[in-house]
Amino acid sequence: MTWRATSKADPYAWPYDGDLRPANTALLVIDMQVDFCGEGGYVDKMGYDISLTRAPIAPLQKLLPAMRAQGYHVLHTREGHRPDLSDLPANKRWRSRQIGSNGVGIGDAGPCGRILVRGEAGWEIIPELAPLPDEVVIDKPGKGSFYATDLEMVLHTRGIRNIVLAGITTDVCVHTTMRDANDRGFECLLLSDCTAATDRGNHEAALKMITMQGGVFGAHAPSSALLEAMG
Ligand code: C5J
Repeated sequence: MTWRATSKADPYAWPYDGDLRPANTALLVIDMQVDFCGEGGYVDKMGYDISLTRAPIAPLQKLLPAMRAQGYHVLHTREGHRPDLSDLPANKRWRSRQIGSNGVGIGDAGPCGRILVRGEAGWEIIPELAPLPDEVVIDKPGKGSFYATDLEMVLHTRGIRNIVLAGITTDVCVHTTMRDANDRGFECLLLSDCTAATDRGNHEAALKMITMQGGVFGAHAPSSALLEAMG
């Protein structure tokens, strides 16, 4: 076996056993949707600074072609609800209406269509990071990518053991997914420059949490370190 690991990862050279190969490793790009990083989308309408959630776009535009060229698996997720909102918990909707100036929340009409509703413009993945036709896209109603989806089955069917996490937001959907993946036995690396939060401090805190207890959920590294390890 060729021994490859991301030596500049924190707190350990990732993956733990040096078994980094295209066949066993997937890049999971989480929720790079208009609603989370586009003008007029949900995050924008809540009043957060979308320059923060747009920060991963440029590094991902460099990483994606490199991983695709080497044959790594690439998967994407989208957070969103059925148009009849039958999978939108009442408390999630209520809470989403508490923030922002207009009382508009998930399921309501906004500048990019109904917020986080499947099929609407705001729910789409941004064109800069559009999935290729053969890449799996997981639709999820919650924050984690495993809950109420077939992600685990897809990963196991393809023999994927290592997951590289990218996307938004670091402290919510990316962290929930990383924690869930770790509990399921996947070896996880979160890319610090290919993820972002609506608050810089939360992004930093989410990175720090990963480094506790010898890498309690895995490790984190900048994408340059992964690219170096990929050779
Ligand atoms: C949030 C996400 N923050 N994709 N969703 O509500 O992190």
